[in-house]
Amino acid sequence: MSHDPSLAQADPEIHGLIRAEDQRQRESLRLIASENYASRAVLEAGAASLTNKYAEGYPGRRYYEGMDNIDPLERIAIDRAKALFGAEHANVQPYSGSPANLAVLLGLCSPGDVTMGLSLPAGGHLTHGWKVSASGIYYKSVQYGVRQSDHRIDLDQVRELAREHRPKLIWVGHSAYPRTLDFAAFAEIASEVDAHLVADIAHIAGLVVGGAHPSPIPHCAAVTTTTHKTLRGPRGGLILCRKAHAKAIDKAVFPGLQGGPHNHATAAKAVAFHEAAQPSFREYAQRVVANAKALAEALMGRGYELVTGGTDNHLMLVDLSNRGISGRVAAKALNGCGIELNGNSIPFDERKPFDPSGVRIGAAALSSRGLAPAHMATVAELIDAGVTEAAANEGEVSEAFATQLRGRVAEFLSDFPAPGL
Ligand code: DSN
Repeated sequence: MSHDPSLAQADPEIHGLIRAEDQRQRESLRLIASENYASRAVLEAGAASLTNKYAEGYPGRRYYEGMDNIDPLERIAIDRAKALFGAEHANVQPYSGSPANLAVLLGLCSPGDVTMGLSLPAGGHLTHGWKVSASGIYYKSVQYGVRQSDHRIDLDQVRELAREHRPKLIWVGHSAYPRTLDFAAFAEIASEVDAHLVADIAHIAGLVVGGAHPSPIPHCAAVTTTTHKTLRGPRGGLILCRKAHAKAIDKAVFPGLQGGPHNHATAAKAVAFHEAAQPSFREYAQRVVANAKALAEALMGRGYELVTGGTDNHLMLVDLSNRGISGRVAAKALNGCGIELNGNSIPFDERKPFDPSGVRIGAAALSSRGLAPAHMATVAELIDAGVTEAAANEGEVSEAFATQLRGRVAEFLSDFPAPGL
């Protein structure tokens, strides 16, 4: 054996699991709204020797030597991020979305300040002030929700709460909200109470740069995102902000919250930003939304109830209450059938978050494989087959049924190569 063996030689157990995961991702209908397929180029950059290097600080101002390649690389990533989103400043170092959000809080607020965000049960994110998160523990968090009547964000409530609590910062963003965000309306409210408006576009960043969702950049003090969801890059985070906040944000990321940036991730982000600037990415972003809309229609045509009655973005929330099965049980049964999605609370859910009433479905990963709206009837039919079978059998599907449906899913997907694998 060589002194520097390959992964397969050095650790067949881990190598085997990685190859099995490749295969699973190839053959599964991947509908988790926060997941995607990164390209081969992104994966290659993320596996580079840059992982060996320490680079605390920022380009030109580091605490280590040997920055010959790291500095230019991070500068390229920053320039590409700024150009892609049309932002005045970019910090490409956040390890992921949650650290990016905490860095914004650290940079723009003081502990104990009031913040406002969409509540987790209404589709918000933990780091938008939910009580168990640092964002809800170290800051006084006021949570807004969605209207009971149509499950859409209630801007009147946002305005009333903002006037009453005078927050320092207002979050606009979500993990599970299927409608367009009205950044301009939020900005008006934030400006009235002199709050920083911060958009978390982790889910929709790819749609924003692809022109399939309005951009928050003109309206916000800062914008955070992950780089791996609809944006289709590596696991990572990104903060964009106005020049006026650049110093505070950079200081919050390092040394406030993080140590050395993950240079291999920075390289992969730069590659993803380059890919997202291509015309083909625009086409992909439009197709994500068209696919989500077509899938929503096809599911509703089969009697499924969708929160808000449809979608404007890449995701939909399906309320399974009328199907006699919970979201978690359905998701588990579907997983055995090669269909991957997650159980999700629906607004005003009477069930517990660990076993909620709904499932969340996203169209980004299947759009990256090249599926088009015409294929969504089949996707809906495959989902329906699994849910119906599980509901009729107390949440279980037989091994024979699961094998047969898994085979159908794999056969259906065999015409659509999975990028990166
Ligand atoms: N957990 C991610 C999601 O699935 O939406 C958000 O951080």
